[in-house]
Amino acid sequence: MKRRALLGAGAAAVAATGLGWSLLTPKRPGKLLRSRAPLPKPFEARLAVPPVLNGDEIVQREADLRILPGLTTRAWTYNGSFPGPTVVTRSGRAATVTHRNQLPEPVVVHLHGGHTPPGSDGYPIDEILPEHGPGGAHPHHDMAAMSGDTSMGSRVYRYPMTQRAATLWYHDHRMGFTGPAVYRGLAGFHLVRDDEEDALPLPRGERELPLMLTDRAFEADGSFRYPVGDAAYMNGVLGDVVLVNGRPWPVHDVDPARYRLRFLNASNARRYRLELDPQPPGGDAFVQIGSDGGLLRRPIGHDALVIAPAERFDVVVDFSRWRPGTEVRLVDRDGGDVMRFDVKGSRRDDDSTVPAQLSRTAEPLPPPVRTRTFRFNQGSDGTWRINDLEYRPGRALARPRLGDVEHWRFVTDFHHPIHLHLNHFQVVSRNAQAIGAYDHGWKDTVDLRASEAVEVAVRFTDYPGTFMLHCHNLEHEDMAMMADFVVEPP
Ligand SMILES: [Cu+2]
Repeated sequence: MKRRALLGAGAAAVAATGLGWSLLTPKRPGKLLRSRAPLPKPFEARLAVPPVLNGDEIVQREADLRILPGLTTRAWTYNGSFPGPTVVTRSGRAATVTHRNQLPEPVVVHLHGGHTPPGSDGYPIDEILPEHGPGGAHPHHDMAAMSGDTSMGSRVYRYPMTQRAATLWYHDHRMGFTGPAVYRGLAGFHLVRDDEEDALPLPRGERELPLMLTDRAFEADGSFRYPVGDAAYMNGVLGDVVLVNGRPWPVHDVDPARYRLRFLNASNARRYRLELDPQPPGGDAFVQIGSDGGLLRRPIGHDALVIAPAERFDVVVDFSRWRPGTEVRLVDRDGGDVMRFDVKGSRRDDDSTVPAQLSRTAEPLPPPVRTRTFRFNQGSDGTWRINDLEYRPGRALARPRLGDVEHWRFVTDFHHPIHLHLNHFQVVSRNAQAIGAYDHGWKDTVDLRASEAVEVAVRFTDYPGTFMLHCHNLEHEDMAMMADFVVEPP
């Protein structure tokens, strides 16, 4: 297959321009795209919490959202909201989610962090075609229909949920179009709960907040602005508005009490260095209790959280450490404002604590049976590659055996948040030294900066078949920085 067919309209337009892409590579991931619409001041919108999914069906459809004052934003949504409805499932209880596609283009749903059989993992050419027939011309459409496991109009995704409590999320994963599809609104939380976590005295109810961070730019009419086909943005699209749960720089009133904040960076390319300002006396504003794959063994205090695309940080913040009346800004030290917490509630009652021992199920994995190396590099033609290969469905870069523990070593030329499907992993070294402050626990995405090498340990369990390894900078992913791996039966 030709790259033009694989990568879709954006990449095809870029290829047609014939620009020297490597000359366009900046030092940092992504390029800022400015809004043409007037933007609100920060901290005017109220934080919203996405609704919990009622039932087991999600309709993907266009909806007009109110994000900017006085304007509407035509978005692609799950059930009409952005973020989509939060799916809540229970560890050990199988769940299904039926997705119906009423959008004008094909979609693919990936449960990010899900331990999922291959047929429900959202392989990028396993498309759900539009319910009302394909609208418009899609050059790669027929080819995908021939090669992928496509469904007409709807698809039932089966999630066994044989995995521990964790903050997962679901989002579009269609080959060559993940960046624009997620940007238009196709992302939502999926929370897994279990007995181990329920037994802990962590903040809950109104004091447990999933917080999805995305950055966006807007056209003058309020629609999302995405630079389709613009080669200048091939390192990633950065918007000039930060949305938290779909609201621009929102504000939320909190009691002087502990809150559990479940951060998800669902941005296409932006990394955040999150800090609370002012810092609380004594520092360690964020007490991390979990990462991508659920609870840590023990809490870790941080003054800042560096969160790359697709990563999750589950933290407890004790707002009784600030004087009542304090406006605590959440800022991105590499960018600007994110949101604000106003410590103004009067309810001081708080029976939550953060236990010194959180989980006993995060023991180190045994030694590996083999080690593989994956180099994440840009080709001379500008495409993003793994081991010098552009993504091609059906070409596996690794064939681990079911049950085996392997070490996978990732080496980068540039910033890449690297994501593995099927199993969570443990980071075992960073640049041949100790792991970083944000590498602890079970992870499915690990943030690599330019010229780094990270080694992770993973055990392949339960489901033979084809899965994905890829960069989660969505513009890199759409520009072919993906690979298949095939888990072989024992
Ligand atoms: Cu990348």
